[in-house]
Amino acid sequence: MAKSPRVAILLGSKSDEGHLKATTELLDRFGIDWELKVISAHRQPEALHEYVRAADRGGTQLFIAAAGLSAALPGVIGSISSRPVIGLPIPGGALSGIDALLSMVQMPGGIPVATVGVGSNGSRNAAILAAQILALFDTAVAEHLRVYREELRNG
Ligand code: RP5
Repeated sequence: MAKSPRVAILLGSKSDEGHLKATTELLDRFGIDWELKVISAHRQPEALHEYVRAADRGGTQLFIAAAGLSAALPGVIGSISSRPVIGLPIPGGALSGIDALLSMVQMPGGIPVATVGVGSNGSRNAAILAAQILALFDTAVAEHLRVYREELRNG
């Protein structure tokens, strides 16, 4: 069985990709391997199911899902896998990302999406939250986080 990356990043559209720059840079800094795929929840539901099931079986520990507009992607991933799902709402459209934010954070009880903010701060926080979860059982990631926070403290 192919080994999956520790973090799988899924995007609803190729047009979302630029918003993930801070996320992927920070994951690299924290020494966390990741893979990024564009799979739309509403246009490619079968492909999404297949990918998430394979990632689950292959050992992916958490998902970061970025989408705009009504942003079904992270909730659907959460319906397939019981690994944590971090949702990154993408700004844009008539409501500037508020729609995506509410759609992620307001998941009905039972299938949570750990939602970060819209925009570049959310993009950073998605990686930091992922690292904090992985650091519970990974001392190398915990050390990277300690150094990162020390840098924040020192400006
Ligand atoms: C969402 O709709 C995507 O995540 C993207 O943010 C937005 C628009 O995507 P396109 O229809 O332009 O590909 O699914």
